[in-house]
Amino acid sequence: SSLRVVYAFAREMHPKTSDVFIEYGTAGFRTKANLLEHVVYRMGLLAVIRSRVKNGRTIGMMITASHNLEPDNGVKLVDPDGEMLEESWESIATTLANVSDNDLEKTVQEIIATEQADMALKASVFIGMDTRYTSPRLAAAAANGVIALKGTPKEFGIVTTPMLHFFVKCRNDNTYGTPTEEGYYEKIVGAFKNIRKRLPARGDYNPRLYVDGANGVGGKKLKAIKKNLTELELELFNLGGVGEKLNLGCGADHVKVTQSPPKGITHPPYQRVASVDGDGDRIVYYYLDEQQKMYLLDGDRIATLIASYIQELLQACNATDISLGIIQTAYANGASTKYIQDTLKIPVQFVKTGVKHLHSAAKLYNIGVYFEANGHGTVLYSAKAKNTIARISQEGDAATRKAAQLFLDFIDLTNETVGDAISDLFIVEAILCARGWSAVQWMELYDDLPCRQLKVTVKDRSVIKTTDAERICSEPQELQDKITELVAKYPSGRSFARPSGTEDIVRVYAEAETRQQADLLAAEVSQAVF
Ligand code: 16G
Ligand code: ZN
Repeated sequence: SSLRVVYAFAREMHPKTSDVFIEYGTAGFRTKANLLEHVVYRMGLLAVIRSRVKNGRTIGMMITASHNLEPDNGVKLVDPDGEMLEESWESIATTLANVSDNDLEKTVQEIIATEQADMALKASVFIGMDTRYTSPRLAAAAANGVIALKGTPKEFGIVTTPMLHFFVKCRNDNTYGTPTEEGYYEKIVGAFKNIRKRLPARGDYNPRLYVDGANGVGGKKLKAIKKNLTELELELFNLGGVGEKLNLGCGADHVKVTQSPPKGITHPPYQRVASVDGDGDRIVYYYLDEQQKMYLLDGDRIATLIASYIQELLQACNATDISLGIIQTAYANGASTKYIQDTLKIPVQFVKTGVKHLHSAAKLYNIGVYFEANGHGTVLYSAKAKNTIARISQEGDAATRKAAQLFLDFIDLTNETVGDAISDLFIVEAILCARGWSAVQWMELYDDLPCRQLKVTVKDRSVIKTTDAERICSEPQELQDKITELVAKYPSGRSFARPSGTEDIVRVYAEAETRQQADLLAAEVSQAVF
């Protein structure tokens, strides 16, 4: 049978060479690249089964380890609507990744039976990869897995993670766009150009933008975009030239976590800099003053900027029945939450870390803005919101019609499938331009509370359990009592500890009124965890 072929194929080409247990985590499988070949091959098999369970709709596979350093790699599956793999399939993926080569055939058959996949259907799988030198070999293993179960793989080569999500969505819903790189540029960059035609640069907005490309795929794609872009003056750095290592000392994660500028880039004071991560799904901004003091504009800043602008657009369109909400995680700076609640008066909801949690919560609003503080986020527009705005753009009076037409361009500018550094960059630039703002003016919306993140290595991180969107430690109770006691010592203090979903460590976050207090609180809570 064809399943016997699979089994033989695995043995010969992608044998399981490691007994280390591997788990489909927050963002798929992620570990040292040399432990992944059989895992990726098996995910190719699973993607075909998933495609058939979804009636032959296209499934995505992305080979990337995002902001991790070069020796790591990973794989994640993308569902037909361009969203992350449904949570209930994560354990199926984990099972399949860990069975022995001897049990592979049996396990594949069991999954087919339990999930009632009709193996006579066609199956289609889109494969993308980041710039790691181990990625091409893994992408080939993925394609072999797809072919082994008689699915059709389509390889896109080096693309950002959000591009691959976009392609999958477009393939399954052609109203969303064209499933090619050109189609992506046409929609996203095209929308930016349209917006800039409506809104020429004004006030203190300066179209010059510096970009830290993390030596990954995001910077490379911006280089391609730059060729046909007159509306922005992009100065690109860290594009992964000779000797420049992926994510090393640069990129959005480095900038956010260390609260320091990336290496490989110099700029004048107050120059706006955007820093993207290795696979182009996160973005943060910053600038330096004359004393080289850094001002970070992170995911919370981007969320508040976008949400406040959408609020303005909704008012300008007189679309009063469209609900707007913001989704944050425990890492959101307390000052951003206060600004949303007290000044913007937009409902804000907290969920656990991980894009899938933010994404599903954002769907409960007509327009949901979600961002992690680390710079991963987007906006989701419901059919009701899209239809209402489209209707106003046709039938409204002159003023509301104009606002709605601009709003439609903002919707097109948004990659709704997942957080997208390139799409987010253009959204931020469009809003700053619309308001005539410099980064300093953006920064003036509210003052962040100083914060600190630390990693703590413990024997078994699974003993720590959390609740209330990870803001409270439910077990061990003594730990939460201690954290509560420590936090009470500091004005505006807040702190939590949570086991990481991607590394074998516990993460500690603290914020307080001064930098020194935030650092102290983080250190004290780390002691308590340890
Ligand atoms: C993954 C998540 C990211 C989250 C991070 C937390 C996706 C696509 N990515 O990178 O959203 O912030 O994990 O990692 O969901 P941690 O659990 O190690 O803190
Ligand atoms: Zn990433």
